[in-house]
Amino acid sequence: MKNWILFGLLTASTLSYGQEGQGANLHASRYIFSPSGYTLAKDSIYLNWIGPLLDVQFAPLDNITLGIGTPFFLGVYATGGYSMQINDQLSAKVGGLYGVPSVGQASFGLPYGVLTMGKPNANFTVGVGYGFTTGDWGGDLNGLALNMAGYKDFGGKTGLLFEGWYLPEIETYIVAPAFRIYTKRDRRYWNIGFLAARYSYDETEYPILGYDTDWDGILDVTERPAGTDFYTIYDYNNPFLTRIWETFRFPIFSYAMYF
Ligand SMILES: [Ca+2]
Repeated sequence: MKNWILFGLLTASTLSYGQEGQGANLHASRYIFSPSGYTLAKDSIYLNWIGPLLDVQFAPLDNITLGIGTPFFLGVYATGGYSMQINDQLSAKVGGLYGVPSVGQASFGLPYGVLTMGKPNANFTVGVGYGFTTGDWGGDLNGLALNMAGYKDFGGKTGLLFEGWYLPEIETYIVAPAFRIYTKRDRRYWNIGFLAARYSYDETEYPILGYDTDWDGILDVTERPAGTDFYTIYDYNNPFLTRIWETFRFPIFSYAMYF
């Protein structure tokens, strides 16, 4: 709730600005983590720091973006993207991320495609990716990644954005709203918000056969006795799976610096 109050105050404060800026355009190729369909202008280079992720993105050609990054120095990844402007209101990008951890025989990848509607200062993106891992990684990271993101610039060097993810294979929802501020002649971008994730996992449980009240290992009653002076006897031959849901939230911060 506190997050939403803060978010509301930030929103209200941005509405007091009215002037138009060009600053929204330079960093329009990226929300927080998610790419948009917009290209990064040729010869642009920026450093992007998102929590534990640090990467550098570079546009050697008009529609090509290349990058290299590290997740908290635990590995290294390369990114590549190709942007296509379909018409005045529609841009698309196809690309991918591929990386390896610092230690161990493994790799991870995320090929994706995104479609962005609108203009750099007010837009909405839908995307689909496929995450995969090989080697020592947990197999449950493999699967589709559906993505939505949006940005609204308010002028006055501020904007609001959000990005959200849904990973159907592991039934995980992630949403990250953030406030964007840009400074230093529109070459520094700060995204300040929070990230909430809801995820589930299966836990093995056993049916309860009854209760042993005199601690001899033999079941005495099937009704749960009062107090705590009993031992629960489970039916270990008939395990079943229960879906457990968990939610976590934390502040998120990202910073992009153009050279
Ligand atoms: Ca007993």
